[in-house]
Amino acid sequence: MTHELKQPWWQHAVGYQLYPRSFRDADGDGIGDIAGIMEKLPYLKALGVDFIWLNPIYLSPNVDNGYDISDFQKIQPEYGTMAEFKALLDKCHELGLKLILDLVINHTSDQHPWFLEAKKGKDNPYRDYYHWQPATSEKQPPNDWQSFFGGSTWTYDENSGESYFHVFAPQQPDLNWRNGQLRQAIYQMIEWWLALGIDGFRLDAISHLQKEPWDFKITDNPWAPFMNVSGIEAYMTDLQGLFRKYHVMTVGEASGVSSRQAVSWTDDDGYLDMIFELEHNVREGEPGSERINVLGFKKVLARWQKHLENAGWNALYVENHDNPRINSVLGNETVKSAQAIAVAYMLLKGTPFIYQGQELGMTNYPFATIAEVDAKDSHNHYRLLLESGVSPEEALRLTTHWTRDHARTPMQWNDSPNSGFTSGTPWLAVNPNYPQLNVEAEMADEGSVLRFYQKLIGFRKAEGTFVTGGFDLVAAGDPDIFAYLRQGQEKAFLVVANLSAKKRILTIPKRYLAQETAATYVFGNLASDATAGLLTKKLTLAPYDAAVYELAMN
Ligand code: TEU
Repeated sequence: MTHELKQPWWQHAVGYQLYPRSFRDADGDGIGDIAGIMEKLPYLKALGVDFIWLNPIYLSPNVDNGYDISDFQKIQPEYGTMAEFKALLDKCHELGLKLILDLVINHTSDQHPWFLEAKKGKDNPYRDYYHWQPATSEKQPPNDWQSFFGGSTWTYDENSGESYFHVFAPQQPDLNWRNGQLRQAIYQMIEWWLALGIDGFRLDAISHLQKEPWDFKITDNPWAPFMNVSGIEAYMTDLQGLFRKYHVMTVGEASGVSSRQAVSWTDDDGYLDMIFELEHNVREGEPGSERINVLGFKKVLARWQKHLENAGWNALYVENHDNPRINSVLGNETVKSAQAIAVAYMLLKGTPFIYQGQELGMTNYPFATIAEVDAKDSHNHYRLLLESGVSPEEALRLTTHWTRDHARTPMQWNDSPNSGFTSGTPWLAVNPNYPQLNVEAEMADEGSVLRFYQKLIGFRKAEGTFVTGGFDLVAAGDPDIFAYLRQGQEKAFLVVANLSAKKRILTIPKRYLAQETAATYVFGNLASDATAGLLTKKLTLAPYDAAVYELAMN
């Protein structure tokens, strides 16, 4: 494969992850929709992002909010129509925005016609599109593998006396990628979307396509039997061929692909342009009150930076639809902490993604009852906790502390009822802090998180060093400060972020101080009366201070 086949635009780009269900509801049914996205494109343009990744918008019974697809080529009616989708794609292109879709090909819904057929019996031509195994005596699962959403990976089917396999919910049966006919059907579907002119895909749970033999024995990692298992290479190579044919951008959700392996997954000959690693959310503390450990967070990120420094490419993110709000679990829910986190990750090497609401500094939702929770996996964990004898109060705390629903509450547009998200009843409650924390208020406030993101995106884009420059971690052992050097041929920047609520002093290594007076403060959130211009041997940082210094190069 030659270099020209790779699309370079995404290396300079900033992406925006848009969760359609919670973005903007134009028709008042309480659920976000395509018309709502259309309405808000100028906002995304003003923010300065280059492309949008839409979470699934396909036909789905919604057991897992669209990640259980019953027809890959139909739009979920609550979101709109195919005509509306095409209009959205055109509008994006007109505005100079690219649009990428979620590609969910590890599994389907149990309501997908393929699975409905497969369930009919052992001789059905679609049977082998999925994984079936005879249940052992007394309907016991064929092995002891556990699903990501809790419970066995196997669900028993009375009709045939066999069990089918699912790494997520029972309503999300895994596709059998060993079946060539299934692969062809998936490839056709992908080409259909690519021919429509979309700009790429985010590949859901892509590292799980291949499974170990069913008698594989789990030792330490419970997910090992379906994480980047040998044999996946052939499928990924097929996919790569399709993506290259249409010159689109791809980002894979590839848990289990190590930072070393990521090089060959994402270099010039790689299957994909970049991948999301799932390692940097290193948690500390007791279940129910966990936070992200700064040292763990930065060490993981630094390792990925180093391993992909010369070949391969990183997808950078701190939030998505599966995790709590970063300003709550790493920050202290202030403007400053949201800003410091932004600086810390957006100036790394790679393509930064911003998850909707992150640019406002949105925070976790104060769940008071389990009824307020939508996510099925959280309900599942709650039930399992109750069954194990935990009290309802404790189960609620343990379940909601890290639930995915924190990220899924509606986008906060203004201070009108339900934050301007809907004129109806929102499918998930709006965070009560919306009267203060919303787009309209933050646009009008020069010191807001939103305006900071806008400037930071502009700053990043104006400096090629952040795209191509090398990376070196500074003060590697510091438990609170994430500091690193980005150095290119012509320029060098020292990025410093105090990711703690404590005042901290950072000792700047001598080599960066060779020309002390020549270091210039070029970006950050330091109080204006601070001695922002000076990079001194002992740099004092207030809680969640973040600063970028341009260093004079010899
Ligand atoms: O998440 C998948 C996911 O998080 C796993 O693939 C991951 O490998 C595992 O949790 C390891 O820690 C994606 C979507 O982002 C999520 O919303 C869906 O529920 C899920 O796939 C199923 O489609």
